[in-house]
This record gives sequence, structure tokens and C-alpha cells, in this order.
Amino acid sequence: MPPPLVMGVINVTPDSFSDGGRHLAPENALAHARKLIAQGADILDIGGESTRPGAEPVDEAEELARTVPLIAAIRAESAMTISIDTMKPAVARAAVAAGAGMWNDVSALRFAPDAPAVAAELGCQVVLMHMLGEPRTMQNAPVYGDVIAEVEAFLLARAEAAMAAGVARGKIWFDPGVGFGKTLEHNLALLRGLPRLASHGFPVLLGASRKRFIAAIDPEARDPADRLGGSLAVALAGARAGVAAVRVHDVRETRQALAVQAAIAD
Ligand code: HH2
Repeated sequence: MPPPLVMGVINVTPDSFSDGGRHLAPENALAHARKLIAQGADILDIGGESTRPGAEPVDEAEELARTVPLIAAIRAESAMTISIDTMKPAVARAAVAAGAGMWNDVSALRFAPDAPAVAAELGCQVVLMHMLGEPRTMQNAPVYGDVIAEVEAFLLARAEAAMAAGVARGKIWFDPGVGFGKTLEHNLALLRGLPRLASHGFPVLLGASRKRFIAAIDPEARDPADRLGGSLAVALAGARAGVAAVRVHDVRETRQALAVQAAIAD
């Protein structure tokens, strides 16, 4: 099994939990993109709206201004895959016109009525992520009967909706949405259930980098930047479970961990 692709995160936002504010200035964002490319990122995921628990929605014009010039600037110097992390079809459309090849939608094409049709029209890869509710309220006591079965059924239903609108089966990715309306136990159950989520033929993207559930296991890791060890542990577990890509902030460290694990497995 080849090691997963590494998707490097660039949040062009003032309020992201992990790196908010750091890459808001265009020159900082492009410098960070160059760094992640040099570190061996396979995909860059550009986001202009934080989806952390409690985050407030961002206006479309603002999200376009944060993301599209950066995508165009990266595309001008690199042929790598660029992903746009947005829930807005208009932002996805402008991002693809500027050179993005992947639409990462944490709402799984649910929040805008025309999202499935726009995804079909763009013809790009589409990440369908599971989230319970919406970012503002998703961490208010989430409840599931069987979290793996419910996330699996949700993703299969969203894939059906996307395909019904004309999205090609081969363009669709699944993502269990670690931390999006989940307690620690829900996140752990989903990580244990990754082989089942990966069994449907859709590549799985796993995003757990620096997330709060790591601090639920290690209470000293209150600062997201102190969660590298836990983030690597999840990336390695994801690789063993057959995920196709991991979404991370620490590209170099993740690649090193994946390479060492793959070398041992050889
Ligand atoms: N997690 C975040 C954002 N987008 N997309 C996918 N597909 N999967 C994820 O797990 C995922 C995601 C949250 O992390 P981050 O981008 O670091 O923070 P913020 O949402 O505050 O910008």
C-alpha cells in the first residue's frame, strides 16, 4: 500500500484555531505555500473561512479576496494539486478558474442548493466531509447511535447526491470529519472504523492535525502547536488503515513519520 498523499493546510484567515492570522497577509501566505511545497506536500488546501467550533461565517467577497489571488500565485509557479476549502459554490468556481483542481467542502455539498450541480460543472475532485450540524453549533453535545454507521451512511448518501447531479464517481473523496460535531469517543471510534469507511472504493482524506481531541488525551497540549506528536500518531494510524491522503499543518514531520513507517513495513 503506498503511503498517503500529504495535503498541506494554508488558512488565509484571522481566526483559524491552528494557525489563525499567521498567513493572512498575501506575501506570508505565498511564502508559506512555497515552504510546504519545498517540504514535499502533494496537495495544498487553501481556506479563507475558519470552520473551527463556534466560528462565524465569512462574507463571500472576503473569502474570494483571501483565496483566489493566492491560488493564482501558486499556480503561476507550480503544477501541484491545489484544493479550495470552501462551502460556497462561487468561491469554488473562482478557485478552479484560478487553478484549483479539488473542492474540499466540509458541508459535503449540502449548504448551498446549487453546490452539487456546480461541482459537476467544474469537473474537479470533490471532498465530501461529514459534519453534524454546522460549525457554529456542532460541538454542542453531539449524539450518535452508532457513529461509524451514521458517518458511513451520510457519506454514501452525499456521494449518491453528487453523482445524481453529474459528479463522476472517480472524482469523489470521503472524509469522516474528525472534530466536526464529535466527542473524543466519537473521533476515536471513527479512527478505528477507517478501514470500513475506506472499503467503498472512494479515496479517504483524514484531517486530524492539531485538533482539540488530542488535548482531550494530553491535557498539557492546550496550544494547538503543541499537538504534533498526536497529529503524527493519527497520520500513521490513517496510513495503516489505507487512507489516500492526510490533511496536515506539519508537512515535513508528517512525511518523515510516514516514510519511516513505510520503510519498517517493507
Ligand atoms: N478540518 C478543518 C478544516 N477543513 N477539511 C477536511 N476535508 N477535513 C478536515 O478534517 C478539515 C477540513 C479544520 O482545521 P483547520 O483548517 O486547521 O482550522 P480552521 O477550520 O479553524 O481554519
